[in-house]
Parts: sequence; C-alpha cells; structure tokens
Amino acid sequence: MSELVLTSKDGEIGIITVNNPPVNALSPGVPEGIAAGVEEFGKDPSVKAIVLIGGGRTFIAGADIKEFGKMTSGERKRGPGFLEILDRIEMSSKPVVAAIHGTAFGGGLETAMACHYRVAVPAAQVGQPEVKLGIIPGAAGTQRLPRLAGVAIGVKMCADGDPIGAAEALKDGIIDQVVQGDLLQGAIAFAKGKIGTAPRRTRDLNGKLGSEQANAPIFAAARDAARKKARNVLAPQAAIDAVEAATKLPYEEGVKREQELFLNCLFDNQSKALIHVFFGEREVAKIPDVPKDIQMIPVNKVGVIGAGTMGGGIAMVFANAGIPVLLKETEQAALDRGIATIQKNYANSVKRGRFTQEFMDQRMKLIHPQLTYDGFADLDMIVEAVFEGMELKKKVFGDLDKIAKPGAILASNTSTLNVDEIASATTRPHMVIGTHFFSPANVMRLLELVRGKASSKEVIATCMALSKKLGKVGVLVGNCRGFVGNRMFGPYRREAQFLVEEGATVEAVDKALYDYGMAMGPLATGDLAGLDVGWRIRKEFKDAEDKSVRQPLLEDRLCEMGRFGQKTGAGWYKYDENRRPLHDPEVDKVIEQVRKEAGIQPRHIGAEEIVDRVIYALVNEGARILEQGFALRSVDIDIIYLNGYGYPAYRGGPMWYADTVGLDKVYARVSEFHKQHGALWEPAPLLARLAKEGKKFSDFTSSAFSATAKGSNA
Ligand code: T1G
Repeated sequence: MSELVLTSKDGEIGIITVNNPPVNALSPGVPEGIAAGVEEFGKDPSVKAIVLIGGGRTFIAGADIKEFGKMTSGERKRGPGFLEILDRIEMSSKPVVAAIHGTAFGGGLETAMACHYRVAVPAAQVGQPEVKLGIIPGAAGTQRLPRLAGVAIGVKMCADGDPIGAAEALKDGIIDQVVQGDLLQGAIAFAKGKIGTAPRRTRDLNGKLGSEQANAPIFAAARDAARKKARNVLAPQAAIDAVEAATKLPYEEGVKREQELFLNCLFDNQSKALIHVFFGEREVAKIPDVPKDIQMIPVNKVGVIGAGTMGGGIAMVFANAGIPVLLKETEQAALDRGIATIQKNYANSVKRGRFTQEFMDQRMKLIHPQLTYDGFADLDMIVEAVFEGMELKKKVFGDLDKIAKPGAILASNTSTLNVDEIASATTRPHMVIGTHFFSPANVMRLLELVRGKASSKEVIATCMALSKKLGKVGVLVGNCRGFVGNRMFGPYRREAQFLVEEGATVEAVDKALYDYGMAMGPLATGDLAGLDVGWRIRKEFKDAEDKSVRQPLLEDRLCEMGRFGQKTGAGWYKYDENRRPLHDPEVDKVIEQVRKEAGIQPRHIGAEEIVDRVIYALVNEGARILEQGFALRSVDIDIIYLNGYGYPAYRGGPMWYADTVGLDKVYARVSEFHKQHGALWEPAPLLARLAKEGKKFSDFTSSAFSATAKGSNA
C-alpha cells in the first residue's frame, strides 16, 4: 500500500486513511490507494465494514488541480479512471462510511458520495467548487448530489460552487450524522451500526430527482441566476446541464453526459485562466526575500485615523475579523457621520441576511469612536486614512511617531502618494508600509501592500498574513506613483477618453468593455468612483505633466462643469433617481466642442479596436511595472486587477490574457498604435523582448523587486 493511503483495522472495521498533505488532493496514487484498500478489506473476512477518513487537517479537498495542466486533449476521448474507482467503492458489498473533517470538496465530496454513508464533524464543509476553476464536477458529482439532496440543492451547489456546513448538509441529506467529539471513533461506531445491512448505493436513490414538470422552473431559474452572477462564463451553465441530465437520463448515461460537459470545460481557455487565478491567489502570498518562518508581529489591537468612507470601511474590516479598533476623528460631527455610515452598512448586510443582528452588535462593540489619541500608545498597528494630501499625512505620521509604541506598525491607506516620503515624517520608517484598501473597503477583496524602501521584512510578512485573516487578497507592490493598480488604470481610462474624442460614443466604449467581461465600462466606472478624484490629482501634478504628450481633455471639461459622476447626478452619463445611467445630449455637445478645439475628425471605431486600445494600454503599462520591479510577477498584476478593478476572472487577468493572445500579436498591435498615436504607445521594452523571444509574461519574475521609485514613472 502506498504511503499516500494507509490501511488499518479496529476490530471488524477496516480503516482507509488518505495521507497526502496539505489537503489530501487526489494526486496520482491516491484514488488507486483507496480502491486497493476497499479491495483488500473486501477480501478480508474479519472486516465487516469500512471507514474512509482523511489524515491531517482535512478530508479530500478534490482532484489534484496541478494535474489538470498535464492532461492532453488525447485524454479527451478516454477521460480519467477516477470514475471507475468510485464505482468500485460504491459496489463494495461491505458498508463504506466516509468520515469528514475540514473540507470535502470536488472529487473529495464525489468520493464521499460514492461511499454508502457520510458522517462529519460540526465544523466540516462540503461542496462542489469546480465552477470556480472553470470546470464542473467530473466524477459523477452532478449525478449523485441531486440524488442525495434533491434537484434544487444539487443544481445550486454545482452551479454556484459555494460550500455548505455540516448541519446544512445533514438537513439536505448529504451526510447522515454529525459526530460530536472524535471523528474516527464516531465513524467506527456508525459503521458498526451498518454491519450486515445492504449497502445503500447513491446511484440507486432516484426518489429526489423530481419530475420534468417540477424541475423545469428550477433549471430555468438557475440558468438565469448563473447568467447574471457569472456573465459569459461557461462552467455554471454546463453544471446545470449536467444536473438536468441526471433528472432525465439513467445514471450511467447521465455520467456520460457529465463527462462530455466536463471535458469541454476542462479544455477551454476559461478553466485555464481560472486555474491560473486559483494558484495565483496563493502565489502572491510568497515574497522571495521574506523568509517563511520570519517572526510575525502580533496584531490584536488596531487604530484607524479618519472615519470617512475609507476609514469607516477599514474599521469594519478589522472588526469583522474580531480585532478591536480605536477609530479617531478630529471633529464630533465627522465621527458621528462615520459611525452612522458603519451602522448603515452593517444594517444593510443584516437586511440582506449576510450577517445576523447579533454579529452586527458584536462588531459595533469592537469599534471605539474617539476624538483623541487615548489608547493609541498601546496599539499593535495604526492605519491612517485621512484626506489624500501629503502635508496632512506627514503631520499625522509625525504625531503617531511620538505616540505609538516602538513595535507598532504604522500604515497609510494612501492610493497614490509616495510612501517613503510619508515614512520620512517618522523616526521609524522600517515600521511604515502602505495598506491600500479599495472602496468600499469592507467589500473589496484587494489589499495592495506598498513596500517602502525601509519597510522591514517582519512588517511585510505580518501584513501579508494579516490580509488573509482580514479576508483580503494581499499583493505586495513597489512604491511608484499610483503603485500598480492605479498606475495601470491611468492609461486604461486615458484610452477610453481618447476613443470618445476620436469618434466612439460613450456607450460604445463602455459596452465593448462590458461585453469583454469587465464588471463595468471604464467611463461608467469613472462616474461611480467620482471623476473629481482623478481631476484633483491631475491638477496637483499639473506642473509635472509632459506638455509634449497628448492628454485626455474630456473628463477635465466635464469636471469643470461640476459633472463629477453619480455623486453629482451627472458625469459621462446623467443618472435617474435609481442611479441608472442615461444618455445625456449635454455630453455630446462637450465632445463635439473638444473635438473641434483639438481639430479631431471623428471616425467609426469598432468594438475590437476599443477593447485592444483599452486592454493593451493596461498590458503595456503592466509590462513597464514588471521590468521596473514594482511588481514581483505578472500574476500579481492579474490578481490585483481581478480583485480591485472588476477584471473578469475567466480571462485570468490582463497579463494572462496577453499571454493567451500571444505576446507577438500584442506587441504587433501595440506597435501599430505607437505608429498611429505616438509616444504614449511606445511598447514596453519587456513586451518587445518577450515577444521576440517567443516568451510569456508568466515566464518573467522581477529579479530586483524594488521598493523605491525609479525608471520613467518616478
Ligand atoms: N489540488 C492541488 N493543490 C491544492 C489543491 C488541489 N485541489 N487544493 C489546495 N492545494 C494547495 C494550494 O495550492 C496550496 O499550495 C496548499 O494546497 C494549501 O492550500 C474530479 C475535477 C482546501 C479550502 O477546488 O479551496 O475535484 O501554495 O493555501 O487556505 O470533479 O485549498 O502551499 O504551495 O488554499 O487552508 C476541486 C481547492 C478540485 C478545492 C484549503 N477542489 N482548494 O484552503 O489552504 S476539481 C477545489 C481549496 C475536482 C472533480 C474535480 C483550498 C482549501 P501552496 P490553501 P487553505
């Protein structure tokens, strides 16, 4: 028996233990080991029943995702042998009980459902998260789950991919018992109770499959919901088709249909992109020059300076993680406004069933509003979230330097300003770091951590780990203007404006990017965030502007008219009382005026050019950021754009997308734009080099991750 799967006996009970840390993935040798264990115990007359359990921290967390990339389309015809192995478990003449702790996900839950019974500890979770990887359950999960839990729950779990807890799984019929206390002993006791009984095979349980008439509205609603929640994404629709097949076809034929749908998804670019994202979200946590075992700074008490939109949201983030927060403002009115907004946000979540009232009350108790620095000397970390002005931020950091205890982390939520300059206002720049949250901070998953030239490795490691605890994806970036996300967003929105100046309509630009998969078009996004934010920053950096380079004209013109977007009821669009964007002829007049002044002859611009201009502007700037060392890897940029800027995950991120298109094609298109539109489109040297070498951005790792600003974007 391989070391990946161990067998042992407890009286008449045979025990099969999966031993493949960290998550007992079904790596090669694991399914085979389980099947060998069932066979061994099948032949052993002293064994009357079998328990399958996971060693370490979890039951089986699914197929080994690393193996997917190795599958060739040749395997398309054969399909993995995993199904047969599950059939052997199900056909065992002796009862097989799955004992679940941690996560029974994907192939893990499918293995458990091939067993005759399932017991779990209260904290266990079960789920079919395959759609999050752009695939569907591929080992009869879409056939066995609706047989256990019914069609509605089966289709929801397979199409959403969200896990459920043990109590809910018991209620839904997925598991048979919640074991209090020791799992293995509980499972053995349960198995003993099944000795001598006929194995209950899930494939034979057709009672919950409903009728075509009863199921039709369920599938229609599921398809509708998936179209809204996962626009343009294949897998959820395929998962629904597979569960529907379970209700219409005999078991074996349903499994065949599932296989077809599974392999279609597996060999599609969407799943490659989503698997890139899965590993990417884990890769970004690894900082090459920060040792894994470095001493972390305990963060148990935090302070937030500023109770505005960002400060209030950041306070909620810490409170939601159970960390008490001192929230400081300068004036009572501002503090009251901040607290009122926090209460409103929590109340909305309670109304939408995301939180209980009790959870809200507990969280509100963790947020302590105040007008003084009382208690700040005792805090482990302080996050400054005041108005985006250098002088004010330096004043605050100067104050904190005198108040905070020596080992406290001093963080700034600046979204554009130089972190080293902010740190220079203290005597402890090694304890200073940028923690750039995204609005609304209590919702957006991204946390851009800005490494100052002096930020210590302990501070970096602590904040990277803390971001996971806060439910965020922390990405470490260098300290250049706009860091990574906003620095790339500049060219992205610049091109959107230029396209309108050159002849495209506002709606056409936004529709092209929306159809491409962006959560919202670039111009509508500007209206949502507030056009004045960028306008004020442009005015602050006006003197540094290179006059020889073309600048977008329209948004400044709209701002001069007081059209800041949704917050003023008008920007690129005008908004009705429900904040729905409407076409505004006033904007057409502004566009016409600007074209006339700039001598631009409008022309027809198709969606393809719009997407290429806007997305390749992102990619080209991303390439500069990589070669200048302000991002460690191209995947870091991808994860930033997916979690902070509404970039579609099924396209993997802007850098992954460029790799998928092929850098030779991207470089050719960028060079074309360079000829047509001048210096702004000069191809990044890294793009040119990788294209010539036939390489990808994912082949490039920044050797010199530089914290300090250098290169053309200093
Ligand atoms: N395959 C390979 N590696 C995996 C893995 C998997 N399924 N799951 C986790 N890892 C690695 C991960 O990359 C990381 O590596 C380490 O384990 C710890 O993970 C046939 C086809 C289980 C909830 O989608 O959701 O089954 O970075 O940091 O936060 O129908 O991992 O340390 O080198 O995430 O405690 C379906 C995916 C597969 C579950 C644990 N299963 N995993 O979270 O640890 S498709 C999934 C997770 C399938 C069948 C189909 C989470 C977790 P490294 P971690 P964690």
